[in-house]
Amino acid sequence: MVTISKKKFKQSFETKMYSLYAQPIKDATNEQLLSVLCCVIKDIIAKRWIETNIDKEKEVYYFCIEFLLGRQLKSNLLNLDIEDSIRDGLKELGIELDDLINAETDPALGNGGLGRLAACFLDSMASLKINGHGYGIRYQNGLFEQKFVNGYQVEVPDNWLSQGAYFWETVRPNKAIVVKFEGEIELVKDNDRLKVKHKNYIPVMAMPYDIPIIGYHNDTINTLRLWKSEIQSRDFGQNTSNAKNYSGSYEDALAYKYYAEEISQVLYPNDSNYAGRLLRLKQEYFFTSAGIQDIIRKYRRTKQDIKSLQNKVAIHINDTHPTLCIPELMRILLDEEGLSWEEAWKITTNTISYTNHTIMAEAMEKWPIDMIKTLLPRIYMIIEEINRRYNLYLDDKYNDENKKQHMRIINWDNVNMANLCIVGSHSINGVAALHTKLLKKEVLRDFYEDKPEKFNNKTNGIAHRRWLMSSNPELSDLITDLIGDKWKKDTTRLKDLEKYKLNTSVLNRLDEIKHHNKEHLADFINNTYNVQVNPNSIFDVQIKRLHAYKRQLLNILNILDLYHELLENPNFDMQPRTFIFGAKAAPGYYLAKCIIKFINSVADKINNDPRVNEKIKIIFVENYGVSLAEKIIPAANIGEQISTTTKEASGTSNMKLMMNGAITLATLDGANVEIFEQVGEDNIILFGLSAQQVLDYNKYGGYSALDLYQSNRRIKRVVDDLINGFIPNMDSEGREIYNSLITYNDEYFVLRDMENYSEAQAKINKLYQRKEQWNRMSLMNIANSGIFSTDRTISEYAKDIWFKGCEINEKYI
Ligand code: DL6
Repeated sequence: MVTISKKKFKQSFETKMYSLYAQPIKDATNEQLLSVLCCVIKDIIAKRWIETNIDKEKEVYYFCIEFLLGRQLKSNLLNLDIEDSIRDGLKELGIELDDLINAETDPALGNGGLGRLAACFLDSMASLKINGHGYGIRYQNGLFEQKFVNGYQVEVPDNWLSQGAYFWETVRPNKAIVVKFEGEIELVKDNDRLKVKHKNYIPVMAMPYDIPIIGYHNDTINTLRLWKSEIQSRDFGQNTSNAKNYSGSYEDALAYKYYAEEISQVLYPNDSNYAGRLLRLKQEYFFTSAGIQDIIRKYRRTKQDIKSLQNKVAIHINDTHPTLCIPELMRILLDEEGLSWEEAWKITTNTISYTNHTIMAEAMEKWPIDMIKTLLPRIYMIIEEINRRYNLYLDDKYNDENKKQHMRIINWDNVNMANLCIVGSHSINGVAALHTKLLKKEVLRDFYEDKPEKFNNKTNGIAHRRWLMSSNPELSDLITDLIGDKWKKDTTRLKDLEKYKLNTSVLNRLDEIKHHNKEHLADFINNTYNVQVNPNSIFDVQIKRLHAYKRQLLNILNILDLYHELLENPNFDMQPRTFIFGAKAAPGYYLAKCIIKFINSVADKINNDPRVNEKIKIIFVENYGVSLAEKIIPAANIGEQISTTTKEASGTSNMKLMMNGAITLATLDGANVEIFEQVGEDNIILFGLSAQQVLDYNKYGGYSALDLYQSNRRIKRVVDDLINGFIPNMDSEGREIYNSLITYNDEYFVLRDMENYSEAQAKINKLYQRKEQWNRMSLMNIANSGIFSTDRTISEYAKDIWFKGCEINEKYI
């Protein structure tokens, strides 16, 4: 393991300050100090980083269009186990480590769960000593910054590189790769073979920026390689001259520069929704082609037979965005390595595996044939051939035209990316048990029945190092005091906490820690939003993207109902509550933005009503992201996981919140089902329709939101509030939401689940008053959260998918 003494650290810090900035420490800004610290840490790890990269074991390459990393400094210090010496050393130089931790930018290179999961996976791969690297895009602008103006969401461009650079990255121009777009394909006869010539293409340079991913207390340092798109600089103005539409003029050179740089300019802000734009397709090919070419280049240097690729390389496609890895690998094996189709296909399918993250129809990527054909002519030829061969297989095996239609890769003028992934990989997994079951029984049933052995479940997880050890140090220390520190490397040991479930002093201590965390959050809310919240109130938290299926609307309608109850009966028995929301809506998702405005308007009314605001406060934090989550989660008493059953593939805030002792208020959806199995019915609050009820309603109908509205006084009261002016300062947003519920029959069963949800909330109200019982529930949640560490998830991927049948698999069993 790397180490550094305080003395050596101080020397290195000073030297680096002089060489980078030629100024004394006392004159430096926090950003400069941070950049110096990052450089010193990179120096400390440099040798191990190089050594990890020349390891000989099988390597995993994890392709994902988003990596939502969060700040790195604190977590790197934790994993390197050098926080104390660095903190002390800095102090002696007159610098507070915490100031530098807070000065770090929070790179928002992802939308939500998918990108954050990818970041947790990197942490666990390194911590389990797996040579696992990430490939993604270095977006110039990450997810937009959210501002509230008069309660409306306003999007401001995210400028995460405003400090001039990202201090953790290393650019490697010597490893840049050319990705080819457009042009024409010519097949040239070369002896008895046809050679593929790609003419008049537009070359885009993929410039790699490497970020070290440091394993926990071990010597593994993996790499997250993010590609930035650039012009092919040496040929600026030349390479374009033979490309279609580029004549070599100055204007064309500028157009070319725009074409190239646009690709990695901005992250698409859609979550669970397929964009369907040409630029997105360019992004998808850009990073998959660069990554696959990079892998093959590295593999070629080992001088091993290309036919053994699958023994040394595992390529994982995270959701369908990197699907083009499949035809790109085929292209290289066929056109550059000269393999036969059969050989290339065998290597490709044995190397590639795929994770599905959603069953929502609107998230399923389908690209128009014409778009792919024009942008990626050679890739389209390969997809067409994969489809042709697969159709022969289908025709041979099945008579049912409907079924075959559903399974085809090219269908109705579109390429169905999920189908291509399924056909082109050896493993397909869902992200929670229920999700995988729905894939097998409903959405992908035909494929499952065709090749059941390919399907498996890998329930998501979270990096407990970031989400417990680093963000909740007081709780982490208490756990270590009680059960020793082996849980840090093996979270199943958290179970040992159960022996303290009747120990009043431990339960009180747990309560004290929660209270401290709530005080910190209350201070932050007070300082940032100028709203006073009471740390003795129940902190009830819903933090996730704003989407109709996640049902923030159910939460706020219930709050409105409570408000009416309090107005009608001021003695209404209710524990004071602070409802905390954090959510961004995709900029083009109008209903979601209306819900944001509605929540903010209700908050405004209730927070300013002295008749009730001792009992209810509503805080909607602006610009929710990883850093805010790290503040909110340790302080939560309740984690709201209230999606329409069947719609949330897994969820991961549910796991983060339970691991920090929050009680889950949930539908039996996604990974909530497994949380329930772990903690038992006494330690979770459930409500709502079952998966089967939702499936039946969707199949056979039988639900009328209008009937419910007309027959239930309390439901009618809050739905009417959307349009009767009771909530001031709303424009047409209330009507939009009203229509979604009544005119369009409440697609997500908000009203159908409302009564049951309100009963569940009333149950919480009572339980919280029995303090010891509540604290025991909290302890049981922490004790049973160990299975939700990504260390467990990643070791399952390793043994069942990436290293299946390999010798090194032994390590993960
Ligand atoms: O698997 C990570 C995360 C799940 O926890 C969420 O339940 C799921 O909604 C999310 N899926 C997506 C799908 N995006 N696309 N396409 O973000 O994945």
